[in-house]
Amino acid sequence: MFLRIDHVGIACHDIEEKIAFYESKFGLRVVSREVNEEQGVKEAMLHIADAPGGGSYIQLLEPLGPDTPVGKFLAKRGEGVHHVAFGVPDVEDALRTIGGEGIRLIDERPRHGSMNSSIAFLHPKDMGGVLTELVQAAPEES
Ligand code: CMX
Ligand code: CO
Repeated sequence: MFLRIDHVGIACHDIEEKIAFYESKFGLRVVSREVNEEQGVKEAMLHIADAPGGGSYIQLLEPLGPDTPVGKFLAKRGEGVHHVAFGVPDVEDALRTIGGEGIRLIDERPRHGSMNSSIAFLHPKDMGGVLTELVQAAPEES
């Protein structure tokens, strides 16, 4: 079901500072920046490699406010790994299968993710404490 690790989401207070860090220390390249109002975050995708069904990335996340998922996470746990995202061929199929296994879905239906992907979250309480995201890459990634 999982094609690859699409991205690891990292919560931070200052996205520009973290972008500069990854660029200067590791030579990573930002391929997309976005403000996602629905998710309450400012996001940047740093390309790592091409992988089956899409790329693999580091996703930096800065909250748009304290009362957002990432804002609450930062207040509680501080900066660090926020979620792991797996690439799937079809996110609706994957949700049906995973929901059928009794794992709690945060999103019953896919929503908009970075770079025109379709995404959905699984509840960390049913995933060994790991907030897990499913990603179906856009047909033609830009
Ligand atoms: N990883 C692991 N556990 C997490 C977590 C995370 N990122 N965020 C919250 N939790 C845990 C909390 O520690 C808490 O556990 P306890 O009850 O044991 O203390 C529990 O989940 C509830 O946390 P909360 O702070 O009360 O937050 P909410 O219940 O309001 O929401 C969650 C938690 C996961 C449902 C919510 O953050 C969510 O819907 N996340 C998905 C959307 C998201 O994170 N979007 C931003 C990223 C966008 C992108 O990738 O593009
Ligand atoms: Co993500």
